Amino acid sequence: MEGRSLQDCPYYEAASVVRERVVDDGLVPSMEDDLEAIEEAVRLASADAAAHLGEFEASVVAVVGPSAAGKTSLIAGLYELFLRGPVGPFEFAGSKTLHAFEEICHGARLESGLSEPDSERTLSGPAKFFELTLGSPCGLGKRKLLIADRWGEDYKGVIDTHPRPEEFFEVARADVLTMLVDGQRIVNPRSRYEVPEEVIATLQVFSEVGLLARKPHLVLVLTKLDAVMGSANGTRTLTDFNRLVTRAEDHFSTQVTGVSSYRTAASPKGAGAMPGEGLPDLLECWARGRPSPAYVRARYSSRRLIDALLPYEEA
Ligand SMILES: Nc1nc2c(ncn2[C@@H]2O[C@H](COP(=O)(O)OP(=O)(O)OP(=O)(O)O)[C@@H](O)[C@H]2O)c(=O)[nH]1
Ligand SMILES: [Mg+2]
Repeated sequence: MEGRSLQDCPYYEAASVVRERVVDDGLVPSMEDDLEAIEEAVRLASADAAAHLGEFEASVVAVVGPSAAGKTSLIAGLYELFLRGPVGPFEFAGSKTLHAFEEICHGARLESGLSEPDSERTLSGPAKFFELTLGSPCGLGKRKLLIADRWGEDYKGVIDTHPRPEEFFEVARADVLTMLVDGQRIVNPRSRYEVPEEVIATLQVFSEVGLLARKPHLVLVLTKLDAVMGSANGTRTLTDFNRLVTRAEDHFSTQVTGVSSYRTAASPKGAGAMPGEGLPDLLECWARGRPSPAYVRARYSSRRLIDALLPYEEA
């Protein structure tokens, strides 16, 4: 971990202790195993991410928003919280993309040498996945998160281009579709009105091209809460955000499995919010994945109403 001693790490065990335990168990790792582990520590392409889906319960999380909405910072902020210890009810139980997590955290740390912590913009290209395995202190078993990140301009473009569904496989496969609402832009009177319209229009296109066919759980996340709370327009901004959540519920309730909302500050620059605020609750939501489908009336039948009640997926 950049800028910290190994002893600071709550998950650190001296290599000699681990090696002794491994040798006792008869599992001596080869040099090739070590190298493979290092190579795999980068972000996963979709096929590699899919290979992790069967291991144990897994949630695929798409994080969607225009450039600078705070997508990468949100993922980095979550990893930073785990470096300090358990987050809510979850312990860090490993990751195949540790190097990628460290990379996205670099800019946000003082050690990067930047005058103000900043994240590096994500490069153009298909979505790549971060993998995080969560353990539960209550012995409820492990759970895996596959969190997709991509350059925000690609998401912004969907409103004009109506993409083919396979271009946004992370949205098509998402258990939790996380739409970011940039707090800094919604606070600003000049962009206040366009932010909610962009969110609704993006969801509308996702729906029209079939990207909501799996009925993901929809989450709206207000980012940069520090900028919101530190502004004279803070209360008005929270009202705008709540209104957007209600609109999303009204428009898309039959196309998603539930709607929730969170307010976060992954990388605050001001005193209006704590670093990582809101992320533990969001993590719990991501880990829950897609709740069991609600029961709906699939078609009208005047004979027996009970026959027309089917889970969404069978309807
Ligand atoms: N004030 C404040 N700024 C934040 C917060 N989180 C992120 N930022 C800043 O927002 C800017 C954009 O953050 P990113 O996470 O790179 O945004 P992104 O959505 O990944 O952008 P692209 O990679 O271009 O799609 C950076 O300057 C961050 O430092 C926050 O909680 N508060
Ligand atoms: Mg990014």
